[in-house]
Amino acid sequence: MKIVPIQEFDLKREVDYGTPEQNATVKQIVRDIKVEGDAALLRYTEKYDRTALSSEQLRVTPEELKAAYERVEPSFVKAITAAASNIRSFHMRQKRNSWMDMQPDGSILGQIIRPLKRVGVYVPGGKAAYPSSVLMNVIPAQVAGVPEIVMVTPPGTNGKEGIDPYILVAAAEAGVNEIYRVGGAQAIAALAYGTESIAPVDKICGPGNIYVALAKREVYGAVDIDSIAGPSEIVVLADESADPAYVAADLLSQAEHDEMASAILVTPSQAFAEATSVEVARQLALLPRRDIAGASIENYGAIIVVESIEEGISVVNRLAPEHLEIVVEDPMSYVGSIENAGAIFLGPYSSEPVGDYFAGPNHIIPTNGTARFSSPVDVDDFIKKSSMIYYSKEALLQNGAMIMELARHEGLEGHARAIEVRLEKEGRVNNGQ
Ligand code: HSO
Ligand code: ZN
Repeated sequence: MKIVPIQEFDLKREVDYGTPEQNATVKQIVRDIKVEGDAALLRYTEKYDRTALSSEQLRVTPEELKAAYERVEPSFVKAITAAASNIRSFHMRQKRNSWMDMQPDGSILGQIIRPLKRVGVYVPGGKAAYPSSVLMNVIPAQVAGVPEIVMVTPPGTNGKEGIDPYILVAAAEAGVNEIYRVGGAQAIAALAYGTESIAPVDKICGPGNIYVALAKREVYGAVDIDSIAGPSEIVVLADESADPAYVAADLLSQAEHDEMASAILVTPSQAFAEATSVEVARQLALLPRRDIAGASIENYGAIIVVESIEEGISVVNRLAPEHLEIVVEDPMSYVGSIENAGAIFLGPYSSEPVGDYFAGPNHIIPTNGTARFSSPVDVDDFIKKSSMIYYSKEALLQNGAMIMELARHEGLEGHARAIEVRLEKEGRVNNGQ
């Protein structure tokens, strides 16, 4: 792994907006689904997923779900159930309550929290069909109280016939209510606009290929969408107290996601930098996904040697990584200085996969420096708020003149009169006095 000076390093990468052809294809698909519904959905499923289905076959049946449980190891069910339970507990802490405040003048102001009614979760059919991501998308929605959670996924996972049973088990454990075997841009359009077989949703989330990402962008506005995730990123801030073998393993754990994933070590110790570089090479050679991880390390991996942990922290804050591990003596004492990081893992035993799968926090986290202004997926992504205003007569009499003043200043006489008509009735004509 190469050791580079910080000046030469920049984590920012291009966002893929697709080729003009891909954009045109997606627009066409979305339009066709909107106009033709199921007919177009089935046609595109046959064309792109090579699966001929009838409308009745789109929905996954309870029998198929039951069969999926028989096809996976009991140890997998045990692990996914435990993970789901931890993720649910963590997200429960994020729940907000509606509130109302009674003012001394008898007015009541408040904010009402409501879950979205219907949410669609996309699960890709290719290399990134992760059961863990099903949990991370579905559980926050479920904890938010979303009554209808719909999953869509291509009719075959990873080139095999049928939906991966592990995905189906994860969906059932997470609390998905309906599953449809459709994928690609056509699935996104079906969720956004609805067809005869699939009722439209209020929000679409979940990762997908470029066609899925473009389709989500295309339907945004008709429905809400989540942010479009970039390749995984890890930054490890470590000193000589860390074990190079642990740090190397953690760097590789994210490098193996994608050729474009990024794994960076920031350390004040030249000796630790060198030891970790050797470990990365040693472990990489033994990794089944060494081709992917190797390309990632080669293109987006780096070891940055800094003067001190403090300088390391300022580097971290500039990078604003998706995942940050702090592996130094007393890591807790640095947490307050981290301004930009999606998830912060502290100490030698908080290896990133602990968070990817199990601890409870969400693993869908802002990438590409967007941790500067955004947050991991959470319960707030699946609620909406309504403001509530009950104004008392006393409050209107008290404040009416000021409201009229502001309205007339904006040249909106109709607004002023809506107040005035009430003040007049109460005998407060002259500017409410
Ligand atoms: N580290 C990935 C999430 C993931 N890891 C899924 C394993 N499965 C992006 O945060
Ligand atoms: Zn991961």
